Amino acid sequence: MSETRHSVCALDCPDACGLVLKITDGRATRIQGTPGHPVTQGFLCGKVARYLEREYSPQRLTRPLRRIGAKGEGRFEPISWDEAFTTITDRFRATIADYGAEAILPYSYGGSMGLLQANGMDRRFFHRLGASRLDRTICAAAGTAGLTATQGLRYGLEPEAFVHSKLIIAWGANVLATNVHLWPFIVEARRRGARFVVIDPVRTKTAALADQHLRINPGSDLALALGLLHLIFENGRADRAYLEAHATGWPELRETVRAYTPARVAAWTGLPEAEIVALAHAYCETNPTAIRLNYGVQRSERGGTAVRAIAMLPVVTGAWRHVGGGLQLSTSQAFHFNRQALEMPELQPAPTRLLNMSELGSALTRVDNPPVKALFVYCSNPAAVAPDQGTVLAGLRRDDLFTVVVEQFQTDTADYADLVLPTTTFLEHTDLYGAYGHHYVQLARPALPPPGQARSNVEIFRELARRMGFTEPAFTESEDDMIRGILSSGHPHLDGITLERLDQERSVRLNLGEGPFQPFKEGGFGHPDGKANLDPAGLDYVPPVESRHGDAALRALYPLEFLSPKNHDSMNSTFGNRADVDAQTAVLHVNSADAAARGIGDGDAVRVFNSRASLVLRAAVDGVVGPGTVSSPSLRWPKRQPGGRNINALVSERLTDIGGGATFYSCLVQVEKCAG
Ligand SMILES: Nc1nc2c(c(=O)[nH]1)N[C@H]1C(S)=C(S)[C@@H](COP(=O)(O)OP(=O)(O)OC[C@H]3O[C@@H](n4cnc5c(=O)[nH]c(N)nc54)[C@H](O)[C@@H]3O)O[C@H]1N2
Ligand SMILES: Nc1nc2c(c(=O)[nH]1)N[C@H]1C(S)=C(S)[C@@H](COP(=O)(O)OP(=O)(O)OC[C@H]3O[C@@H](n4cnc5c(=O)[nH]c(N)nc54)[C@H](O)[C@@H]3O)O[C@H]1N2
Ligand code: SF4
Ligand SMILES: [Mo]
Repeated sequence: MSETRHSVCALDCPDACGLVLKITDGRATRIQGTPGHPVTQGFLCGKVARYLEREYSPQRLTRPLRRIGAKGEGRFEPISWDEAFTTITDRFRATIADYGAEAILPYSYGGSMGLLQANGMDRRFFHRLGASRLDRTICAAAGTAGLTATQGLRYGLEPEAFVHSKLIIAWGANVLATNVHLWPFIVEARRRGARFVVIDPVRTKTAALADQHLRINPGSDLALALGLLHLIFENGRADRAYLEAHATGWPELRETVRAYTPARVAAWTGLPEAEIVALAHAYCETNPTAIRLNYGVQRSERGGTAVRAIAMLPVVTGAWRHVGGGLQLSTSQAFHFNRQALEMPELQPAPTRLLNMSELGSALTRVDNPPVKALFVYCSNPAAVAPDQGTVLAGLRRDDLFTVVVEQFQTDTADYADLVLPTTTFLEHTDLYGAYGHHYVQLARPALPPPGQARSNVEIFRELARRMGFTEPAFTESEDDMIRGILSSGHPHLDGITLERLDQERSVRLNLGEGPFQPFKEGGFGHPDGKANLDPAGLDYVPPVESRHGDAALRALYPLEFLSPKNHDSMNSTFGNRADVDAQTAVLHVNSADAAARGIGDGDAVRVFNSRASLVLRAAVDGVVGPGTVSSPSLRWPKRQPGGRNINALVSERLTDIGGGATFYSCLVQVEKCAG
């Protein structure tokens, strides 16, 4: 007997695909993209096309576990759920009595994009507990701050609109790897005559397929954006009428950017002056122009301000006036979900302290008053993904730290846990989804049974709340009522979108009016005056400390800029249990000049190091990076590597200029050939 069931991909990806499963005798035998979905268009990325391997993996966690070995060693024994819950609540009560509830820190990020599992009962529970709050900065905080500073609202061009563009710039965006459902729209735009330009220090698969690849120096995008703004004003191509009606600060901006001549910008970015001038010319003379800005730019020290400046470009040229003109970093804010009803911050007994997740190492080893005595991890694998891994692991190893990890697999982080709780995948629980790369609200019902005793995050936190004696109705609310709450904001974009309708249709477009969504066609920016903010205060380019134009003493020791962008077949560390991911991420791309200077040949084992750590990778001298840059795809499981480290051991805890984000892509290293 075969039947069809539906779901939604919950991985941390802008595409938020609709899924169709073929179920035969209770077991899923095929997973596909939803054919009629306007963005999914019936296909999946390579990772999720193989998701059933993960779903049915013998490595899935199926029972609660208690640690019996040393922290990090990975020895556990099964226990009952009752014992697990009792251990947690006893330990939480004791911690609260001795140190106060702020000594408890939740840690979660992108394991699931589902609103219920990742931002629902968990948030309510920790708010009511009075735990420290987590500032979730590790991915997008700098870009969010930059985009908000300029636009006031994180609205963006939708994928369907890209077909109308005549110039598409992928700026720090590896579309084929991280946003593959935008690709067909770019292909169609090119068929209709569009040019496709990629700005990226790395020659990615996307860059290799572009009409032009501008191999910019890492972390110098702010200089390029300011240089482009300068040329737009100088060439008289600013849209004066649009600026007068819909922007503030632009006369001051015009003055500030005068200093960013093509010669200076060329020196910082490593791009020839002629290419900078030609890009400005193309951006001014083509209509419409679309920028697909992804998060690559904002993982560097000046990344938040770079996003702020890049977001000024379509305002200054008035690109937003036209169908297919504008910029997409994220479409997420268009959903206007009722986050307050979901997360219930009002349950906090008093406003609690906020700890930055990008500084987890410090939080576990240096924060005092109170120190972090209990860590509760779900939807994240900080031992693999967080910067300054050496300090993170030192913190996780603390004997006096009580750690709980809710996981599907025995990750590195789980190895450091006192208790590991088995949890469901997105195919096994109910959830509601927005997206950060399109405008469809989607609902998923369980398509498959959980393995063994696995429980969803919602169920786990509901039970913990009950056992802590929390009697508020928030903790007994059903999943369906939580969804009704999320949809209850009253915002016009959600008009007529109900749980009942989602149960029928599964995927519903936001109410954005007829035709393509043009968020800023007639202004309507998110600042109180409705205008875009182009005030140049704080916009000057200062190179990152860890960059080729940064701190001279550091550069003398560690002269190469190290990048760790996303691996094509990974989702951060989620598929790190697979041997093929180990192989794909074993590589360090090195430029031929840097390789020759160090006697390194293609395929050689190399040591990549700085003051924080040293790792061995295999050199690929293959034209992927320019001189002075090295790059390795992320992310592997540290415990599967010799030395028990991955590249985040090289990365510092330094934060971005605005937003408090992690600076994964501002990192200086030295590379040498391994002896023997
Ligand atoms: N296959 C795959 N897909 C994913 C993920 C994954 O791990 N693998 N992760 C998901 C997540 S969590 C996210 S946030 C998104 C991120 O999606 P993207 O932002 O597209 O991914 P990144 O690889 O971080 O960065 C994009 C590109 O920016 C480039 N870059 C690095 N530094 C700079 C710079 O200074 N300037 C410029 N111009 N470019 C720079 C990188 O070389 C990379 O090619 O992808 C999601 N999708
Ligand atoms: N060097 C370097 N480091 C990076 C990046 C980089 O580009 N380079 N990218 C950064 C970025 S953009 C991000 S977003 C972070 C990502 O960091 P994380 O959000 O930690 O992402 P993952 O590594 O994918 O780990 C997610 C974990 O959640 C689990 N999970 C999945 N679904 C559920 C669920 O429903 N419940 C529970 N409890 N668990 C679940 C998965 O099994 C997986 O182990 O990494 C950051 N780290
Ligand atoms: S990871 Fe992205 S592209 Fe792949 S199935 Fe999920 S949403 Fe779609
Ligand atoms: Mo991310």
